[in-house]
Amino acid sequence: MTEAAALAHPNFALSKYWGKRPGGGNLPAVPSLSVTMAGFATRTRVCFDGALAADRVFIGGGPASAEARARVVALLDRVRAAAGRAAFADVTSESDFPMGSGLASSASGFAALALAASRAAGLDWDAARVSDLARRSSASAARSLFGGFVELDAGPADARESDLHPARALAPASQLPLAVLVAVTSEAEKAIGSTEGMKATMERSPYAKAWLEEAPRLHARLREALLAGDFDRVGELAESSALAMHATAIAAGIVYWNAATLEALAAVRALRARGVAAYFTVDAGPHVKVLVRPGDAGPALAALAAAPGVLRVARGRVGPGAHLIAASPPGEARA
Ligand code: 2P0
Repeated sequence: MTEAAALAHPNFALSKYWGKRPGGGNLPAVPSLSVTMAGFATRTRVCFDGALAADRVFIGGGPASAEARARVVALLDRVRAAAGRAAFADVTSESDFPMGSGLASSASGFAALALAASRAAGLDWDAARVSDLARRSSASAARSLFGGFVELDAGPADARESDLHPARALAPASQLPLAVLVAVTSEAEKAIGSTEGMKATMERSPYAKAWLEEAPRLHARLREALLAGDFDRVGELAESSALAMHATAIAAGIVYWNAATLEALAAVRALRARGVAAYFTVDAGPHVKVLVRPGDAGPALAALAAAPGVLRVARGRVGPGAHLIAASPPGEARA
């Protein structure tokens, strides 16, 4: 038996990935730039065991759904192929925040799984190699291998399936001091997963072409603003990216927002009207993430918590990349 355990934080994109490059291989059609977010985490333990007759996958204390299990097994199969091993694995994964609701549980989940599985199989891969492995399961997961501000390029047109396409660290957390507030607007799992939502958007949205042209331009401007340390410009461009992504998706009938999402956006605009520099972004779910300077976190949190329909407001901060942790005994990990 060989085992390893890893912890990864979710990340959210300031410049959004939405849409895959045609031709397979789970390569993004547009570049993205994210923030890795401490304050939320997924812990995953992988144990390869020659005595197992099949992979066993437990997520959140219970057996994984058939769909989730298949995605985990596909990653384990890649690891087994690379390591030249055949043993099945026992996988246990726990997140300390709601899963499948647009809080990036697939990003932290596949980042932690990729690191734990590769290490448990004896592969001594660097973060880039592990990031590429995670990216094949969920593109946003590639970014959670790194801390601070992270970039994932669009897939090149001539990419081959075997080419590495990892994310990379762009700047440390100190590049732009910020606090992140997450206005949680629903406890339900989202109805449309990201993979399905972006596929429908690319197939049906009349604005898909405009998005594919505009997203790289927004990305380049946001990257420049970040490297210049311009908080307001980063915030404005992050809002533009989120709004363009959602407008494109909504035109295909893919609506992730609820009434409280709109109330939270209004609360952010009201904060700005009274001089608090707050900016929002929204991912493939109804929650609203708000960027503020650390000194403005108190009033911004109070304003968001008072928005009708906002259930609670969690506070995150820019955090580190995925890392190995001590593996706990099987019984304990599943308790
Ligand atoms: C992002 N999202 O850049 C964008 C913005 C959600 C909205 O990446 O199909 O779970 O597994 O590669 O990475 C969510 O999509 O999709 C996502 P797959 P993923 O963060």
